[in-house]
Parts: sequence; C-alpha cells; structure tokens
Amino acid sequence: MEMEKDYGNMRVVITGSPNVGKSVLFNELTRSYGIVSNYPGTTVELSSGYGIINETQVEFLDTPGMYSLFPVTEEEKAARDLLFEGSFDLILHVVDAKNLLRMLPLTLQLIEAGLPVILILNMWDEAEKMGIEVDLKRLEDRIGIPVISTAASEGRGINELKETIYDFLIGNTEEEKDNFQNLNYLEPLLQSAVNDIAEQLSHGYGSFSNRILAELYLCGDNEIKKWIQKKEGYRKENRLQMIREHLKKEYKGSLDYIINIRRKEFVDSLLKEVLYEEPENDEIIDNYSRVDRLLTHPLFGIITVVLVLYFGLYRFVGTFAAGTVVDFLEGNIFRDLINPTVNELAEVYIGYPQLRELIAGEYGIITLGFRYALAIILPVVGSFFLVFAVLEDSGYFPRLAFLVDGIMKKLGMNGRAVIPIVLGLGCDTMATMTTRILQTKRERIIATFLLSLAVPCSAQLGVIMGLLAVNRRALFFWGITIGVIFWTAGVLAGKFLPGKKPSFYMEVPPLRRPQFSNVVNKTFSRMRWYFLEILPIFIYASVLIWLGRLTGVFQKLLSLQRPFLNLLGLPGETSSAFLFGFFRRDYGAAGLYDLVLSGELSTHQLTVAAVTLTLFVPCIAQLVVVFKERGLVITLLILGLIFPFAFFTGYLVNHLLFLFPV
Ligand SMILES: Nc1nc2c(ncn2[C@@H]2O[C@H](COP(=O)(O)OP(=O)(O)OP(=O)(O)O)[C@@H](O)[C@H]2O)c(=O)[nH]1
Ligand SMILES: [Mg+2]
Repeated sequence: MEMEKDYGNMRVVITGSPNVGKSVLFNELTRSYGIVSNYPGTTVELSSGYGIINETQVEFLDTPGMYSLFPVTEEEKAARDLLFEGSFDLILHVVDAKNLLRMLPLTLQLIEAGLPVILILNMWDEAEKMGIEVDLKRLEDRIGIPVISTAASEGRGINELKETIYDFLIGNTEEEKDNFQNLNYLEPLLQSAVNDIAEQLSHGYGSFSNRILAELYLCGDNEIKKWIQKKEGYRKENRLQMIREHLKKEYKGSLDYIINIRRKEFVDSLLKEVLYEEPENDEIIDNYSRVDRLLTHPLFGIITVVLVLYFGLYRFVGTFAAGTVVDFLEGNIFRDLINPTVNELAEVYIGYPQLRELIAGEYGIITLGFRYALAIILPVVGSFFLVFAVLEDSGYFPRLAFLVDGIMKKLGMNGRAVIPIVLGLGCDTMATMTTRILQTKRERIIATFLLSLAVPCSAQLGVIMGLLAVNRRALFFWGITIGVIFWTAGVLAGKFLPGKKPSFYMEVPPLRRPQFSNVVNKTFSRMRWYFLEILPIFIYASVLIWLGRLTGVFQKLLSLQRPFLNLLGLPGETSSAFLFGFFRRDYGAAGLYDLVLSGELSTHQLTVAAVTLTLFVPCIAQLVVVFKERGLVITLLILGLIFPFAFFTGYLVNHLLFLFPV
C-alpha cells in the first residue's frame, strides 16, 4: 500500500454554476461517485469524498450549483452558507469554458470575498471545438489566482489540476492575499460607498471580506442585513441604511442590478484581453440544433415523447425486463429451483416449524423477500434506471421541460417538474428527493403530492403492466384512470395551494452523446442506493409479517381491512397484498401477482385492485423521505388525502367496470 500522509484534514470545496461538470470533477478527484447528468440541478445535496493528491489525503466537497453569492434558491443559500462558514482550505470554482461571460462574475465575487480560489475552465474540449481560445497566463495575471483548463469527462487536465491544488494547499503558490484590491470595477461613487460601509464593519464575519459584505448589503441581501444588525446594532445599521438609500436615489432603482452590470462589463473587458473566438465554425452545433428543434417542436416533440415512452418504458422496461427477465428469474430460478431447495433444506435442518417459516414457506425471508427483491424488483428498476440515465446524459430532459412547460403550469408547477415526475416512474422515493430542483416550496409540495398519489414506480408499474398485459382493455382502463386522477389532482392542487405561481427558467445545455461509463456508473450507484434502502426493508417486512402471524396481529389487521376491500368487490385474499403495500407499494403489487397466478382474481377485480393499489399510500421508504423533505404537517395532509381517495376511487372503478366490462 502507498503511504498516505494526512495533512490535518485538508478540505477542498467544489463550487460553480449548475451543470458545468462539478460532479464529474469530484468523481475524478475522489474515490466516490456523485451523480452526473446533463441538466442543471443534478446535485441537490452536499457530498463529501476523499482523494489522494501527492500521497496526501484530501477531502473534497461536491456542492449543488450556485449562480451568484447573492442567493435566490434554498440550495444556493446552503451553498453560500458553506462558503461563509469557511471550514475549508481551498475553493475550486468550476466554470463552463464556453460561457465565461456568464460565469466569471461569480469568480470575481469569490475573489472579492477574499476566499482562496482556483479557477477551472472545464468543458475545454467543447470550447476548443467551437474555436474558443483563452490566454490562461494572462487571465491568471489579471485576476491574481491560478487558472486551469480541464475536460473532466475525458480526464484531461486532471493531473495538472492536482498539482495546482497541491501547491496551493502546502503554500507553494505565491502569497497573493487581498489580490482583490486591484480588482476595481465600480465607479467612484459606488466604490466609495462600498469602502465606507466596509470600513464601518467590525471584523469576524465568517470567512467573507468586509468588502463583499458591503457589496451584498448594498444589493439588498436581507440575510447580510440581519447579520449586520445583530453584530453592529440597529443604530449603526441604520446609518449604513442611509448610505444605501442615498445611492438608490442616485441610481433610480436597484443597486443589485447596477452592480451586476458593472461586474459584467468588467468581465467583458477582461475577456477582450484574454479570449479569442473563431467566428462561425459550427458544423456539429448546426447538426445538433436541428435535432434540438425537432425535440422542442410542438408536434414532433410529442411524437418523440411517445416513441421514447413506447420503446424505453413499454418495450424495454415493461415487455423485456418486467416480462421476459422477470418470468425467467421468478419462474425458472426461484419457483423451480431456489424455493423448493430452500423449503427442503429448511424441512431437514430447521427443527422448529415457526422458525422454518421465517426463512422458507409462503412468507419467508428467502422465499418471499429475496424473491421479490431479486427476481421482480431488480430487473425492473435496473432497466428503468438504465433508460433514465441515457436520457439524462443526452440532455433530453431540459428539452422535454420546455416542451411540457405549458402542461406543467396547469398543474401549478413548471417544466422542470417533468424530471422528478418521470423519475418517479422509476422510484418515487428518489424522485421525492429530486423535487429539490424545483424552485418554490409550493411546487415541491405539489410534486411530492402527485408522486405519492398517482405516479406508480417502476417496480409497481412493471408488475401491474405484466398483470394487465393479458387484457389490453384492463390495462387501458387502468392507465386512463390513473392519468385522469393525476391530472385532476394536479389541477386542483395548482388551484388551491396558496403561494407564488411558478415561472420557468432553465438553461438548456448542449446535447451530448451519452457516455457509456457514466451511464453504467450511475445506474450502478442508483441500484446500490436502492438495494441498501430496499433489501433491509424487505427483510424487516418479512420479519414483521412473521411476527405478526405468530402473534395473530397480522390476521387481525387483515380481517380489519377485509370489509373495506369487500366494498370494492375484492376478495379477502387481496388483503395481504394491501397490507404488504404498507411496506412497499411494489411489494403489494407483487402480492397480487401470486393471486392471479393461482386464479383467485378475475380481471375485473384485478383492475380495481391495481388502480387502488397504485393510488394507495406511498411505500415506507418514500414516506420517510416525504417526512424528511416536507415535514410532519405536509406528510399527514398528503396521507390524509390519499387514503380515502384511493378507496373511493377503487369503489367507483368497481362500479364503472360493471358498465364497461373488461
Ligand atoms: N464535453 C464535456 N462534457 C462535460 C465535461 N465535464 C462535464 N461534462 C458533462 O456535463 C454535464 C454536467 O456534468 P455534472 O458533473 O453533472 O455537472 P454539475 O456541475 O455537477 O451539475 P449540477 O449538479 O447540476 O450543479 C454531464 O453531461 C457531463 O457529462 C467536459 O469537460 N467536457
Ligand atoms: Mg453535480
């Protein structure tokens, strides 16, 4: 083993705008894997990983994207707080080399804040293709910090970056403290106000310089204002407030706006010195933009969606994975091979019948828990994640978001919401976490609600599609019902939930060829996450059911449920499927599978059960995440709405089906 020195917990924060390749860099620099996708807002949580640089162990933090030090969204606020706390030794500011004009303003802010920064011009490969050249040396001189170019997804420039990081951390880089002093871009009137305020602030505001605090204060940053009030007292803050008011009058409007303009102008002049852009050479870009127009075209775009859904979801996940693969694993492997063997072995080696039932038999950990997890869930969820990863990597989602923005607005959300909703078709739990890419609390609540109510996850979807596939009318009926409910619930939520109406802004990254390694890594990492979450739950569930049966509680619950189910015209046997549904939604659906195999359910009943179960309470894992993300009140509200709603719909469907038999 290599010697690994520990330079006393060196810590490096990776920051920058969304979708610039921060997570790819993080993966290159550490031994961890952070999710990489071609749309802004992939990383929603801070993640930490360790890497070795010159035999030194260094901790890296991957952060959600942020556009500016003046935060708008919760994630940006969190990202800024992290920088403010200052418990790190270095910041890597990652930018897209193709969009320096938009991205360098944040670099300036970081420098002004007096933070230790290295600037990374990533996506160098794409910039090169567009004929963009940057004089790195000159840029370094002008802004006074190290500048590195990388193409992280190709691994280019990583070694040089590592060396630069190392030099920086052990202090080989020339000391250029306060190098922001000569970065002056505000006119005297503004600059002297900034200086004035900065001087009046006492020291010790986290890691930010007084200069950036003064600037943010002028821009109207309320959080900074509160800090100043707390630290300097209201009287002093009042005096500062007067400086601000005076300036506002002078500029007739928003200081935030004017300061941003000045910063942009400065970056513009800077780029005139260091950037060379070859005019017009965009063969590849032209090609892509033709595809682009197709994807966002009102008619062809919809046709594409239908094709993607048909081939990706129905044929690949539905027919192939949930059909062929599940049949093989379920039937040939478990039913014919593993289960009989386990049952026999249990018979021989486990003396106590009660204990035998824990492992084997109808509800055993292996015969039921493992069978569901490995033979039904694994192929379905895995194949879904694979398709989703390909779509994510290509940059299809931002286009889809544009296409369906109008539809989503009717549901009180904006186009972005299409990402968590589609992901919900894979795993509602993961999708609930992903609702963070929505900007307002209101949208997050609506999305969470719809995910819990009317978006079946792939495991459930796979089983239900497999079950109903024998009868197209039943499948059609199920689909229409769930669709209508999704729509109605969304429209109602959008109407009645108070709060600001959403606006839509999402940068559209270029289309890229999906990277094989990333698609595989991502699918694998999601599967691992899924199984670390799910397998234990299956096992707990098996144990709980075993305990429940042993003590008779299980039978009690089943018989309590029965009258409700009878109201829906369902036989008592479905009760256990619904009880399983508490543990996982797909678990419940899989329970129906058994009943159909043994011929205990008619198609009519199956359709009712499938609809009810789809709407029925979210699985335990999802419930936990809903609670963590939205809090107790919202969780209870959601549950309180869903439960009666699911049964009522089941009741209606049962009667409707008498009119339109399947
Ligand atoms: N061509 C090219 N693509 C890159 C490069 N680095 C990253 N990408 C792609 O850019 C997209 C975004 O990468 P991520 O690492 O997810 O970006 P991020 O900054 O973490 O994004 P958020 O988590 O959304 O803030 C992915 O499609 C990557 O494959 C690069 O150097 N060259
Ligand atoms: Mg990321």
